[in-house]
Order: sequence, then C-alpha cells, then structure tokens
Amino acid sequence: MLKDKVVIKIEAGNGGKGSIATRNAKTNGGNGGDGGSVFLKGSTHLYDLGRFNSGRTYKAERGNPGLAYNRKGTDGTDLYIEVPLVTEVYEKGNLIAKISEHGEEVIVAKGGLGGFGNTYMKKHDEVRVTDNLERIEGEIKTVEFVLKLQADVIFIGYPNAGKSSILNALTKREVKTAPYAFTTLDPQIGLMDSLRLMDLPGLIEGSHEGKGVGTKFVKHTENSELIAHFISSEESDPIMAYRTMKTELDNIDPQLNLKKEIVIITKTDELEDQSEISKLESLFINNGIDVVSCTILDDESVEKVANRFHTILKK
Ligand SMILES: Nc1nc2c(ncn2[C@@H]2O[C@H](COP(=O)(O)OP(=O)(O)OP(=O)(O)O)[C@@H](O)[C@H]2O)c(=O)[nH]1
Ligand SMILES: [Mg+2]
Repeated sequence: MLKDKVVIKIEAGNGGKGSIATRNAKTNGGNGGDGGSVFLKGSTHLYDLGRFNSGRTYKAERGNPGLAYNRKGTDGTDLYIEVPLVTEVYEKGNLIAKISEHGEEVIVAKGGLGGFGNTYMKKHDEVRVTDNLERIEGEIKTVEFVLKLQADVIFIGYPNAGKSSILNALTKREVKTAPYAFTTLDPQIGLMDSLRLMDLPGLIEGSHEGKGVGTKFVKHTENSELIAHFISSEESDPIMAYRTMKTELDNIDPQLNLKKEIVIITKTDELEDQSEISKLESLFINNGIDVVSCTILDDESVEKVANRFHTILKK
C-alpha cells in the first residue's frame, strides 16, 4: 500500500560544552561546537513515505566540546532527510513545513549552540563565568509527515487498458504491468521532463461504491490539470466505454470532469487492419473529444502521446 502518512521523531544535535582549559594555569578554553540541525529536502526520486519507519528517531550529530588553546569544538553534521513531493510536516496537529519542490530544503529542528569557553568569557565581561560550560540543547520534535501526491496529468481507465505500460514507456518508472485487472493498487508517479504523470488504479462502473479497488486515491488528483482517458482499441464500443467512465467520474468527484481531457487509444498493434486506427480516432474527434492513439510497441506513437501532453499543458 502507498504509505502516505508516518510519525517519526527528529532530534537536532546538542551544542558542545565550552572548555575551561587550565594547562599552564592559563585559562584558554575554546567554545563548544554547534549541534547539527535536521533538514528536509524535497526529491522527485521518491514516490512515497515507505522508507520511514513509524516511531524511529532521526538524529543530527552533536557538537564537540571546546578544546585547549582556544580551539572551537567541531560542529555536528547536519542531517538531511529526503522526502517525496509534496510532503507536509505537522507537529501537534500544526503545519510547520511543506516541501513542494525538488531540492527544496527546510529546517525542521535547529541544532543547539556550543557553550562558551573561558577565552571568550574573558573578552566578554557581560557573560557570566558560570555560563561557560553550558550549551544549548538541539530541538527534539515528534512530527507527522503527510504525503500529498501531485501530478499534472492523471491516467484514468478500465483495468488492463495499458495505463501503467504507457507510464513506463514515458518515464523511467518500472511499474508492474500484467494481463489481468487491478494490477496497479496505488497511485504511481512518473516524471516526464517537467511533467508529473500519475497512473491510477483501474476504475470500473461502481468504483465510487467501493467496487474493484475503490477510489481512495482520488484525494491525490486535486491539483492535476489534465485527465488522460485510456481506452483499449480492443473495446467493442469505445465511445460507450468513455461515457461510462465519465459517469463514474461524476459519481466519484464531479471536479474530475471539469479538467482538460484527452482520450488515449491504446494497443493499436492489436488491430488487424491499421486503417481502423483513424476510424477509431474519428469516433472521438466527431464528438469534439481530443484523441491520440498509440502502442507501446512503437516508440513514435508513444512520443506522440508525450507531445500532446506538452502541447495541452504548454510545458
Ligand atoms: N499488445 C499490446 N499489449 C499492451 C500494450 N500496452 C499494454 N499492453 C499489455 O496489456 C496488459 C495490461 O497493461 P497494464 O499497463 O498493466 O494495464 P493497466 O491499465 O495499468 O491495468 P491496471 O493496473 O489493472 O488498471 C499487459 O499485459 C501489457 O503488457 C500495447 O500497446 N500493445
Ligand atoms: Mg496498472
């Protein structure tokens, strides 16, 4: 199952203690190093929160103590945790961070500062001598990550229509494909240049009532712009198949039918007579519906699909 929620603990490093070096009766201790902070970093290479174990603690390094001869202790290394897009971070129910871009870095727990060594203290009268060993503790938080998948194009269609096969052909994904219904059980994101494509589990009449694998995934379709309706050229009545799907979408969430759309006729290699392709396409064109046909066996036809996505979304 798609892991879209997880609760973990994050701990920034404590600052290192300041030193009161006394060698040769000289008071020349250095400051402690600063503790490492915890950052989240957005990555398009991750697709869910599966790598996080609920309850695990993710720690940045502590700062090291100050040293003699006024040497500062080394700083603790920051911890960078890669998260998929878009990850929202909640602490006690409040949204404290949202990571929406690849490479975006957000600090979620600050490392503590190192304590003052006595060399520093001598120069700064305002600092009380008793402060010298003190260090500041790093922040510790229990946070919830909530994944909100986002895509520009969502793939809708009956099971077995060829959605995942096209996702794989257009992106670097290797989503499982198989000649039976409901191979895909969770939304799958793939990146095609700057476009994010989302392959969804197959829909059937009655999905909105929980038939098949249901429609739990629909919450991830909110921000998408374009619906790609996948219809196999093996369908006996492609227009009817399309209309049935539109009605199903209305029942699931009427917003879905307000998005831009394109029909993708798949598996054209299965047609005995290739002139059937343009006949199938005109069925849709005559109804004012944008259409493109393809087969995963012909790279050029897959390229055509990619170009249409780019043209429609102008990206
Ligand atoms: N001949 C041919 N077979 C295809 C083509 N595209 C997909 N297939 C096959 O059709 C079957 C179903 O493909 P999938 O990509 O798994 O279909 P899906 O729409 O993702 O199916 P679900 O995940 O069940 O909704 C697989 O056996 C594919 O190998 C195509 O262009 N030509
Ligand atoms: Mg699939």
